[in-house]
Amino acid sequence: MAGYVNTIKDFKTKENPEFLAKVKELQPILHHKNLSPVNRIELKKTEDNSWLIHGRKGYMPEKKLVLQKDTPLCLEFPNHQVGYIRFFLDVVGSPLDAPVHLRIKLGEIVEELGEDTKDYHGWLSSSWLQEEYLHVDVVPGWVELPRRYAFRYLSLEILNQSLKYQIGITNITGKTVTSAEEEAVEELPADADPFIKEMDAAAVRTLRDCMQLVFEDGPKRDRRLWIGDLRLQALVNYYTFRNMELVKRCIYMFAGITGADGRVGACFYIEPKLQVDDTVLFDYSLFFISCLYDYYEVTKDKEFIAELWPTALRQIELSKERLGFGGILKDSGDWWCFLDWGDNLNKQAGAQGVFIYTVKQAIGLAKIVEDEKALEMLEELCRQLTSSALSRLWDGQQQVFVSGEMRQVSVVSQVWMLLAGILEDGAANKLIDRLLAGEIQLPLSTPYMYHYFVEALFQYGRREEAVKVMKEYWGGMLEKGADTFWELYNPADDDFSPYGSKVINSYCHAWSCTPSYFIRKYHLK
Ligand code: RAM
Repeated sequence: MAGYVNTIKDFKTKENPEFLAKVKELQPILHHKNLSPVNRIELKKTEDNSWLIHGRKGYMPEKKLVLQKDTPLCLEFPNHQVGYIRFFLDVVGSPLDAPVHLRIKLGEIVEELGEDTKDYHGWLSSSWLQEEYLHVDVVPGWVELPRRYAFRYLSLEILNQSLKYQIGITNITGKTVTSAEEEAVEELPADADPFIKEMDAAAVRTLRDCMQLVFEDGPKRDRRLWIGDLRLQALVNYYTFRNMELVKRCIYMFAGITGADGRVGACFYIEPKLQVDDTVLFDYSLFFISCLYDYYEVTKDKEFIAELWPTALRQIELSKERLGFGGILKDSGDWWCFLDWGDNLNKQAGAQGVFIYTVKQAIGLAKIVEDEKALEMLEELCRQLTSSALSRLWDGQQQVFVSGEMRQVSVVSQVWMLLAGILEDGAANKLIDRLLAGEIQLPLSTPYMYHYFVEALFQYGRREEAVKVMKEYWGGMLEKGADTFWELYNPADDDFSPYGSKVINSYCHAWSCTPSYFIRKYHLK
């Protein structure tokens, strides 16, 4: 956890004005729709301290509901949405002789309405929780909430008012926002398995709600562009909304402001101005190469690749500086590389796997831009990284990859080494068998890493098992009521959160939307 706040001191940046001009040119159009809640709901706390919907009654926007002090009015929208909220307040009885004091909560899951914010003790700021305290001085009148929210549920509660009047409410309305064009998404074949269809719909909705002025990681939290998330969102986008310009815009951002040494940052803000964050992660910088590689695969836009190639190559040069004894990446106890959430996860072997995987993609790009010198360097680097990984990180006796001084064995390390493609097919498939049998300790924590596991299964032709994992894992979220995919999901622990509380988790998270990529790319039915 402490590692997360480990930022670079006196972080200096470098700007490329041409790229930044392109970022402005490529600003997307936002689309809006108005929608109303569908139900009034009653919440109940269960014995195991979670919340569920106990009862539902239809909601009619024009019908005036009289709010009772200290009794929240809870509502449910048709599904997960991102946007703005407004409603009309009316006074019943005497004129408004004192302001109305309201508390409004918005939730992606019902827990966010049920739990009291005072009970939140996680280490990420509680300011992410979507709660407003509002004084309204003039009634009747419209009230517009001040922020953009990510919501499926809404609660409104009168905290105080005078004894003389009562407050009626009508026309609770959400105005949605996204840069995704829903009409662009092709329907799945009519004979597709209904469960696959449901999974695809939730994944597409997840991506839609994350597509704003950039590909946000989560519209509730962190509401910014992270490159690890971007890479996966872009893949799904190519098979769904096909908004190539938004991908380009985000790539130009990362190349437009880098660290002074040319390193691509881990995440990016667009307000109050374009700004790269001072967090740098080894794997995330390298995924700049993957973003370009995937973009080329789909568009064959050679010019764009040539323009961005120096930034891509720079990530390799900088990553080489981290190589230590025997051609293995130096390990450290800080948050130097992401890979997955998990306090005890050692990153060395996984990072080496990411390095080889992205060097191979860089070789592909060097060929496209015909950079002979770089190609030679990259091919040699690939040989070195591979042979050092096999000789120092592969434990022949245990038949697994080990990581760090304590020779930790984790699923993450195995998956990245499989993706790096350095084992012969026979050994790789044996390793996959063991992963599928659950024989390797330290399981994956996020849909993000599950994506890479499924990618590895497809890479080695294990299609049926890949579908099974998808149905069990993402399908597990659906069975628990999800209509967009969550940032974190541990089938064995409903309360899992690396942040200390599940209410701060994001329940519509970019890196979780990849079922649609697999479904559409591999024509899964
Ligand atoms: C969390 C978010 C984000 C991710 C980073 C590394 O803050 O889930 O999506 O990319 O971690």
